[in-house]
Amino acid sequence: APTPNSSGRVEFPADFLWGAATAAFQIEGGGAEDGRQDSIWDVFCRIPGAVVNGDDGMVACDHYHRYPQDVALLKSLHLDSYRFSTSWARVVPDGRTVNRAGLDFYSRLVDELLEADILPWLTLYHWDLPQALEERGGWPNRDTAYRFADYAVTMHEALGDRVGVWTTFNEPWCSAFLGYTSGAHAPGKKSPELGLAAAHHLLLAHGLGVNALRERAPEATLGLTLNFTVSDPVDPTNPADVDVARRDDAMFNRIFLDPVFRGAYPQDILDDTAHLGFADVIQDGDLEIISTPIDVLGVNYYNGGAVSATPPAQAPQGTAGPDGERTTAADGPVWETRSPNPVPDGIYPHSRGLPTTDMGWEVQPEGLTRLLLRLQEDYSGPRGTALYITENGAAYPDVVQDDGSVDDQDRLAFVDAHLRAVKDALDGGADVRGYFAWSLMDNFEWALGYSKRFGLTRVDYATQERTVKASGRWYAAVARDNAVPPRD
Ligand code: GBH
Repeated sequence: APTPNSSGRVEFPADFLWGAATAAFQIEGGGAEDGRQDSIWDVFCRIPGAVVNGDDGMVACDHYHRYPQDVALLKSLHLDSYRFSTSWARVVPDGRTVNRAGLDFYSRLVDELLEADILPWLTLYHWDLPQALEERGGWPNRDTAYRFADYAVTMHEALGDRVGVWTTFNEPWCSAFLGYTSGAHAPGKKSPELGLAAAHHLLLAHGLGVNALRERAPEATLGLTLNFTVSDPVDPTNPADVDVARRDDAMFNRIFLDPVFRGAYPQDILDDTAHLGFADVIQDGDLEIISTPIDVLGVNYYNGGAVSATPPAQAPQGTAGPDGERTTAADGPVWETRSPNPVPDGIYPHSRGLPTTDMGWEVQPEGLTRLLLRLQEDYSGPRGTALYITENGAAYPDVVQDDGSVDDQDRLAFVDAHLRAVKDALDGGADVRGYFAWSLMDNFEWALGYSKRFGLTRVDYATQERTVKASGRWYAAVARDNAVPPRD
């Protein structure tokens, strides 16, 4: 059924924050400059077959050198805020020693943003662990959480006088389960036990980081960004399907939400993972640290999915993302699971016939409305945590016109539909205070290299030329007017 805000002009609250997001490894380049050393992603990129086309992050969008031009780009798009991440491997290359030259880059970037009157929204960790720390065990090693808190303090000492918004982690689910369970992401490990240990230590690191920052900056805005899915049972009257949707929700969403907002892992997760030794990595006092109050929950939303305990007649085409693992159904064909899950047995994605993006992910804007209302009701509201969409966007292939322009009506329609979904959530009572488009520009799409484009701005990697796409011009007008224009 059409929602109230499905086609007319839609206005946002006066102080709604409009922004765009990127991440250090995906845009910076400057891979070996000014003392930077390998992160786990540099090493992963060298594994034959790990990344499409053997792409790496050594040059990427050359943002390391072009940041003044990129800040001017943000300004030209009328954006209030820029969400970026800092590279731990640039700042603490060997995992122990602070590299001044690396810190200086972020200092210059922040100054440039403030000069342009753009609010810096800083994320400390967007997946690029220093390789030196991976060699000491990475996230499955509890000590890494304490090293993260040290790094957070280092960043705050350098930038705390100018940066007021601090996010500890971007999508710990990806770091834990793509990095250590499916192996689709760096460091490419394949173990349910390691993924679970990593998840707990990422949460512990979040809590230690928040405590360290809060102590030094009582007034700062502190938060965490999670990626969410909206899992629907294929047949809501079938208890087996309902249980599969519960498990999918547990391992994507609640395994992070509940410790942070309720100070406890859900009992069903502890039961489902008992045979994997999850409880053994949790020490007394950890959950108290993890549940330290935060000011902001960052919501990254791309898609949901319909799941069943029963395989579909045919392995679904186009619904399994590149994150998926290939598994064999008991008596069916080989197929891809929707996503890695440390307790994967029998979670079968079914296509709903919705349109899909170039990632194969279903386009499901109303899932975002439901997600925001649920977060408000079940988690954020009672604690007064504000919700921000910290990522939303879509990959589509660029069709470049003769004059060099990109008329990406597909991406424009995607953002339009999702902004209307945000407005529906606002109308329903969700405390959503801002939206960051993913992404400011095309960039290194992790294991898919430069083959997928999420940008509001096209990057021609041969020349590093930036061209604002139709979606970017449209989004700039939305930010300027604080409203989505009527859809024709
Ligand atoms: C984000 O990850 C990242 O923060 C960002 O760096 C990245 O570039 C961007 O998204 C685009 O990928 O099982 O088929 O339903 C998003 C990661 C995407 C992981 C959706 C889970 C489920 C796909 N999530 N995915 S599927």
